[in-house]
Amino acid sequence: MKVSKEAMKDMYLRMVRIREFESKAQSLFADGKIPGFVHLYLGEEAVATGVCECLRDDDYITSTHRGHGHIVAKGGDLKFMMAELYGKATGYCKGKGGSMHIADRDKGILGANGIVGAGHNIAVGAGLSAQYRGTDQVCVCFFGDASTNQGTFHESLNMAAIWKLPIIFVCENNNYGISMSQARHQAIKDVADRGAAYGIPGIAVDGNDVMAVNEAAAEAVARARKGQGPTLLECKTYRWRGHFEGDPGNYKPKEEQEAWLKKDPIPRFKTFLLENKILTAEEIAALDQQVKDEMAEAIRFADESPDPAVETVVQDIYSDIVEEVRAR
Ligand SMILES: Cc1ncc(C[n+]2csc(CCOP(=O)(O)OP(=O)(O)O)c2C)c(N)n1
Ligand SMILES: [Mg+2]
Repeated sequence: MKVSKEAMKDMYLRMVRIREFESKAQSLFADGKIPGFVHLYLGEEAVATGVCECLRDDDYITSTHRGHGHIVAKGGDLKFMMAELYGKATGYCKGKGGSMHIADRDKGILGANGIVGAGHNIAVGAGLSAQYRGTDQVCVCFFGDASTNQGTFHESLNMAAIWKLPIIFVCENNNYGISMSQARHQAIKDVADRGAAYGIPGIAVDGNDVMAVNEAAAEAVARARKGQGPTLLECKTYRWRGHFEGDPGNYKPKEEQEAWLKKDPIPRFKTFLLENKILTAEEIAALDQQVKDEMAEAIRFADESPDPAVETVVQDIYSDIVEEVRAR
């Protein structure tokens, strides 16, 4: 597969955007600007980026409690995201959802989700809807290694396989479910092996190599668009931080952390771009600056936005779809 220069540049931009968003979210949380729980995607940027580069705006994604990276990679607005993390009225959910409930229907972002394993069934619904309507849209379902022990994983992959739904199940294997290492929570090494149980391809790739992720995802997306059914794509990566901000992650061995830090996906991709003369050092510096400016603007927007008005607390309790149906 030939990846264009434009696509590679775009992938670099998206990875740096996620890194910058998450680094800022980390420090703003520590400064007390962000209430609630925050689960950071630092270190896992190549997964969401390599996959979302293959998608169109009208394709769907489902996300997780660690969703910022998915939303940024799918084109979510940094200003509305940051305002939502702050709990401001201008945020994606008018400040009432926070980090784990960001959604954007115009971008096909069906929502971050605090329930582990809940995105799997939503993806089946989205895939079935695309198939029923006869479009060639696909749905990417992002989820963690530990969520593959949930019953919903089995139910969803089984149904998606028998109905040949256009879904790419992307497992972000970051080696932990909270404090439980993969070796302690499941008896297999490769989550991709589970694909065989459903008669679908199960593919494992280096999740810190954005080009490898992108190549495998492009194949899976092409299969799904052609009506050939779902793929299980396991991306092996690592969660740099604790499970959530506030968890020091002392259960992660020091040597393990150091080994993974050396596999940081961003400098790796930068070296690739320079060595293959795809971008110059100046072009890369300009992209880095562009992202810094975008983030400064997003933080200014969040800082200056108002808190939600007290009377809005009882508004938007039901989805607008329910309200639309009621109004008929
Ligand atoms: C149904 C359900 N059970 C338990 C939890 C508590 N919980 C939150 S995140 C998490 C671990 C998720 O691990 P994984 O799926 O590997 O995702 P990661 O955090 O590593 O990205 C658990 C058990 C939950 N939110 N929902
Ligand atoms: Mg995990």
